[in-house]
Amino acid sequence: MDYEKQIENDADEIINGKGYVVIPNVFTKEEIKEAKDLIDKNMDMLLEEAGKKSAIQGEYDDKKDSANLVQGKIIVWNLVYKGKIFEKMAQKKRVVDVFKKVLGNSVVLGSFAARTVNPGDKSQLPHVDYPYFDMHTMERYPKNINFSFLMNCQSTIMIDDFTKDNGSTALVPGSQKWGTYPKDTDKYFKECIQVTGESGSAFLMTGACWHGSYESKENCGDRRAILGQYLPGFVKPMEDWEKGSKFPGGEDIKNNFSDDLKALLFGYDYPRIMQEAD
Ligand SMILES: O=C(O)CCC(=O)C(=O)O
Ligand SMILES: [Fe+2]
Repeated sequence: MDYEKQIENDADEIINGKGYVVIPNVFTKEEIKEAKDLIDKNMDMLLEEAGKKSAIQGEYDDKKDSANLVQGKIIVWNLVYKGKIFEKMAQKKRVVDVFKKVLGNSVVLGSFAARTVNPGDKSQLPHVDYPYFDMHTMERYPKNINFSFLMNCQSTIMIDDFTKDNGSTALVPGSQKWGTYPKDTDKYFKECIQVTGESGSAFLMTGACWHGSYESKENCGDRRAILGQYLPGFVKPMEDWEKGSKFPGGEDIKNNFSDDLKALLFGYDYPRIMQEAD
């Protein structure tokens, strides 16, 4: 199938179909190894600072609102400042082209972070990232919101294989069309499927799908992933892309970003553009 047709099909599946696609072999084994080593190095530093052995998820309490559980306690944020390989991954054409079809070509990167599920972790509470993970009750939304157009897409780069046992992401196929928050956890756990694939695959979905990482069995090893949040330019990015430039060496890293990456991080600047036009 030609490239353009493939992109169109993937976008259509995300919008009108199951809400996700898995594309194998988007990244080579060498790229994945390079990313994995850097994630481990950064994770070790964070764990040492936090005085922990693993990136635990906090006490599981399904009466608490999900914001407590949606994010693991330790996530490696701001990856675009933490290695050239992450810069390359964040702007991967095969991924961004699909998201441009879904979100329009003002698309920006909202976050690019590594999230690890450790053996024995419980399932995340089901949630939507619409457009952010912390919009965790319907009361936070404007009245009568529906998800008739999408304001969030997520790429999950599988650094380890995603299996049924190691905390792969679960989601309810087609739920992106419902436009509701997954309060009904019984329905979620009855209807969700687990998205599996080999390391190097990119799993593209919309955050409007009911989803969350699934529980991981003991002895299954870490499930590392890079989560990329992509948004139409008018939605505020979740991460602050200037922050990394303020650390030693950060300004140089920023100045050396490719034009495509600069466009994803800083390209959409609507109010200022209009003021300058005065
Ligand atoms: O790690 C995963 O599989 C999903 C994570 C997620 O949905 C989130 O943190 O918003
Ligand atoms: Fe999420």
